[in-house]
Amino acid sequence: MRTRVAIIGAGPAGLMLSHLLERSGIESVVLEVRSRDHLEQRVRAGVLETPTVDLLRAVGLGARMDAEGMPHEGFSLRFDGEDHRIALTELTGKRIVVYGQQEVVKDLIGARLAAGGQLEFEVSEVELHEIESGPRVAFTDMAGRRQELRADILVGADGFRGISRDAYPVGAMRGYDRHYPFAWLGILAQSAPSHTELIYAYSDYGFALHSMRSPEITRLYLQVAPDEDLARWPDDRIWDELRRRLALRDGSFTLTEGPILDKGITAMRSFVAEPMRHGQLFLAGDAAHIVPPTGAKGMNLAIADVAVLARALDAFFARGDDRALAAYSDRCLRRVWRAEHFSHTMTTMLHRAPTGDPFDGRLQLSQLRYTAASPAAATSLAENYVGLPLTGVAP
Ligand code: RFL
Ligand code: PHB
Repeated sequence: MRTRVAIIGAGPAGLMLSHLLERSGIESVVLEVRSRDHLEQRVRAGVLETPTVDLLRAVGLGARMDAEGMPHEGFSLRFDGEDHRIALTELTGKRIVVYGQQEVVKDLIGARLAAGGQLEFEVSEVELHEIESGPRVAFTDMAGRRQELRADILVGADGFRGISRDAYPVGAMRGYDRHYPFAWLGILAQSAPSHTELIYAYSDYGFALHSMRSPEITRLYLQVAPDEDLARWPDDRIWDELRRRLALRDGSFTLTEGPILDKGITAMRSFVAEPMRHGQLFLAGDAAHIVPPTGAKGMNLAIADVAVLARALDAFFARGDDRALAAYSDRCLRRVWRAEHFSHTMTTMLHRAPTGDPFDGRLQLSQLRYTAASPAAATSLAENYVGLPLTGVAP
């Protein structure tokens, strides 16, 4: 087998890249270890920032998002038992859209298959070879046949636990890492959202987040210990804890409960691999960098990477111009580090350290109050949250 671009991983990064390449007439093959069904059911991100929304629309993927997604013009910072609204649209002129990652993935898989795109699900034993010149990928296909795929370019879009990052030779990559002393327990519940907007709550009992997927489905998160055992969280305990952390002092908040459809724990970590390219291998999305979910940036960064990469590959294949490919890593890393900083700031502002250092607690409250009271501070948060422009250079 031979193709122009071999893409490892059918998450938002890999699928979107394949879709963008198709629009430039560049052939690609996407290899994915999981089944299509698994990808379309996996509950993960929910917030699409403005540049992601604009790009999805511009490349013919906006129809269902516009019909079923939920546009939001603000969210609540809840602390001191009160709501403090961050008026995203008033402050920035932009909106975000709440639309589940698995819906984006469904739309992308649908578009790729309708265009006759080559998607190989349920592959195994994926190996990258000769990444510096004459790259190829060896893998076992769904039917159990060992295959070899030759390509001009390899793209590692296989997420944080993929194999692509490990294909760099020793010493060719530097990793920047930060672990946080907590994790998120997330649930999807069959219940109407309890508020029209997202609520990021800072409380004496830890962080909680109220989000949603539809008028009938709520998505909620709780800060828990990094090594927390899901078995210790029966449904009643989850609801009790959510009620406690999301409570308003005047008692006016009622959490709508319902059957829990999905439950999971996510570790919180920041990681960046530099550079995002070695030889003919380009990393994109979570394969190159992860952020803690508090800033809602992970999927958006994955999409931003491949928007840059698709344009660079177009210049390369259409005109033999490799300048944009050479600039890919630096260009992406500027945006990545902005998002790393923002996600870190949101995370440290909103979570309780397990040691409960009283000095840190006072700093957090001061930062929250300042953000809520100062239009300058609120605008800075809002412009990062709605997403810096894709075409501009991230500061
Ligand atoms: P993905 O989605 O992990 O996809 C990688 C794909 O590669 C496959 N794979 C392989 N394929 C072939 N060969 C191999 N050897 C392979 N190894 C792995 C995997 O099966 C998978 O299908 O990475 P991608 O495309 O870079 O996308 C990144 C996003 O998924 C991720 O950043 C977001 O989900 C993060 N995230 C959020 N991002 C946002 O932008 N907004 C949010 O509101 C948001 N909330 C979240 C989140 C992530 C969460 N979890 C569960 C990690 C909330 C949570 C709880
Ligand atoms: C979600 O809806 O899943 C969600 C929303 C905001 C975040 C993270 C996740 O910061």
